[in-house]
Amino acid sequence: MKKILVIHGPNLNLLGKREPGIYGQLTLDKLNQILKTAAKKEKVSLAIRQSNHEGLIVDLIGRAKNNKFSGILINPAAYTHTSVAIRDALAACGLPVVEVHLSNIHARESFRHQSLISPVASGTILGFGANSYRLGLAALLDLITVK
Ligand code: CA2
Repeated sequence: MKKILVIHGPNLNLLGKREPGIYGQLTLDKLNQILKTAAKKEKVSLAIRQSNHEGLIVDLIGRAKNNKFSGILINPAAYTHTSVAIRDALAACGLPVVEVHLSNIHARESFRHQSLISPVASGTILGFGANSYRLGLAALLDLITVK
């Protein structure tokens, strides 16, 4: 069975608990359950990690290929706009990467308009709330499925 690494970046542990007007009412646990159900249907397994620490995220990405993951689904959260380290790790990881965002970062403050991650991702899905993850997972599975 193929394995996908799902990474949630900083503060996404607060999902559903703060700022529901921007990020919705769904908690991270519920979102993860939805992803697990979708993955089960597609007969792939997910390892889901959330971290508030840049270096830890870099390490997860760096080990992903050795750990036999077939692709990475990532919401880098605020690190989207700041982290050269996460971008470099993704560029070097040798796996397909789909970047997702809950909100439409282009419709928000100008400091969110730039993603350092998008140029090294296979593709990006944003602005659909929790559905961005479901759509991102579908896109990633499409990429890694031999047709
Ligand atoms: O829209 C997204 O998914 C973001 O990646 C979310 C990040 C933000 O910095 C990016 O610009 C866009 C923020 C994640 C923090 O999530 C929270 C959830 C609930 C309450 C507070 C923060």
